[in-house]
Amino acid sequence: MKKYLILVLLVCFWFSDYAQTDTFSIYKKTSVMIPMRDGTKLFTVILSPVNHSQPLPILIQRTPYGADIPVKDGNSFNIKYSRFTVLGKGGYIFVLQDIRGKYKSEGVMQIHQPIIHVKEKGKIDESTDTYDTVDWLVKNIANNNGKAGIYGISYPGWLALVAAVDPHPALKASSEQACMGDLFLGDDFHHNGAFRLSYGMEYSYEVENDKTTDSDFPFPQYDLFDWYVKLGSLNNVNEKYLHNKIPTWNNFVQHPNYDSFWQKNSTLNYVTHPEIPMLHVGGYFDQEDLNGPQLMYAAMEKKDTFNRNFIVLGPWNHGQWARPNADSLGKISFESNTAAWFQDLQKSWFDYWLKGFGDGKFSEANCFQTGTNIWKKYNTWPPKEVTTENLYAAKNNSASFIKPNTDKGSVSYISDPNNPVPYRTLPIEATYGTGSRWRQWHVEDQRFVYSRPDVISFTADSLKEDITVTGKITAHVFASTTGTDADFIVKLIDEYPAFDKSLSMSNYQLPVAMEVFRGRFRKSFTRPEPFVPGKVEEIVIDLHQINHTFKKGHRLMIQIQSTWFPVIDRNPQKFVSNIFEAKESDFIKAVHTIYFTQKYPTHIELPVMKQ
Ligand code: PG9
Repeated sequence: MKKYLILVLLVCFWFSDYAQTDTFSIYKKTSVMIPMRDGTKLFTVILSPVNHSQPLPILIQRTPYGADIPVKDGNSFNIKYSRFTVLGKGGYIFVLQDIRGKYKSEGVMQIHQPIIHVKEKGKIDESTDTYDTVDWLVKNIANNNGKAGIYGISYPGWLALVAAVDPHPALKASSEQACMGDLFLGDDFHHNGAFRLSYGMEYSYEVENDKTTDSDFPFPQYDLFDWYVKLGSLNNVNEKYLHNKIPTWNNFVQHPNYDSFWQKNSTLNYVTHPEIPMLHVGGYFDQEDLNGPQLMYAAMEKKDTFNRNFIVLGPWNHGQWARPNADSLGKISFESNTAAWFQDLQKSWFDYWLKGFGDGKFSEANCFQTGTNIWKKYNTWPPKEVTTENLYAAKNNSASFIKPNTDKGSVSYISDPNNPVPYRTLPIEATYGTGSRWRQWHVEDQRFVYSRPDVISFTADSLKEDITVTGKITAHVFASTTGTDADFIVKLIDEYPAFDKSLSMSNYQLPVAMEVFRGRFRKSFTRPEPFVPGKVEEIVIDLHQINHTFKKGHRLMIQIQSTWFPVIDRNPQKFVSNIFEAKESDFIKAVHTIYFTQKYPTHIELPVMKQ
């Protein structure tokens, strides 16, 4: 995220153009160290439009990724072509702050520390730091209107979310964008208990290796697929590379189950209701925090008595809505600049709460529909006007909306942890390394694994008419294994026709939803249980919310596999109490069987929207 922001800022300065200035386009930079209640001082950049006469609101972004910008203190610059261009029109005072323990701020950072001041009076956390910051800003910045808002993407999105817990009275609106919600169940570090190896290792090293900068893990090669295979047991990470120096990695090792550490860490534990207006923003193809905004909107909506909880979902990867253009992702076209659309909405939203502009009539949910490529408005999210239809796996690798009525039907495959299925096409570049395709892997054509013997696909007939699926989709996999542990990855795929109107998209297999589940947690995330070899079990997998039209002529497909490497670590397939401590000999081949019978009907539940 941070590298992208630096690039945008550099572009801003290369192109700065004093000749064509709009009102409020010239901003002056000032830096200050703001004291928190415990005396720790946080580095803060204040960007104020020069010569503004009327009082303006303050818009805050807090970050662990470096708040400073490449302008000398006291100098002015043009915000044209920067991340402030749209919001800055009409004037805002922008504030950027390093959180405690990172970059130029004092103190110690702990990744994603829960908000503790609510239960333990006198404690300090990111919510109290925001409170103290807002307090200082409204009292010390000249010509502010006494109102502040906060927004941010990813970690800064989580910071915006927790800023709104016991907020300062001057904090009037918050927009969390791609916040992490639950780091064991669905965001960043684990999904349904399956550990996100490449991301978890590279990210924790990046943030915790050095306080003053982001560190790239010193890989000895560009394509990391083999490097991660050869890494072997996860014990080797500390033994050979991290030497117990990265606290977050040590937490992964010490907390392999959903114990009180992860439970306390979950945002659901300390964010309850919208205390101030809240705009949740998420992407259907977010490779890091797809779950957070959907989870937090839904949780807060239940207690939204003042109708001030809103959601925007778009066809985006992590943070794509903040870029100058988002008319496509990978090979998938959205046919319009969806980022510009969002940024205008974001501006109207903050302008209403912080400046009193407009009538404040915002739709509850604005959720882009992929396939038709149009923005849709909903009064409730997910909408209620849907009927649930089940797409069943069936014999001969087919899929159908008709439930199987036989008592025989299954397909088996050998899953080998030593020959795992790549989660995206090779090379696997370092997550944020040069040329990395990390940002678009959620829309990658799945034909690259379709013909592997350890990837099973069930494809339906060509659609005779469009089908729109809007809302949460859930997979029910009925499976058995010869081992005692297993992962299941399920994808819902939109297969394009043999001759698509855009020829290069012909037969493209677009995963519109996909997720992994670590089988040991099928009954409880707290108490993992081995499989009994040969016994059929149901694994229920939340594939999250989508809004997608499968067009006439396209085919729906269910794809199932048991490795997704190296984004997900290898399940040894032999049950061990802690996979981080599994020995090489624990990693065994196993035969997994997927059933499609009347009793064990593997299927995906689809909320189908009647048009
Ligand atoms: N998604 C990122 C993150 C947040 C929290 C923990 C780990 C990763 C981020 O880019 O901020």
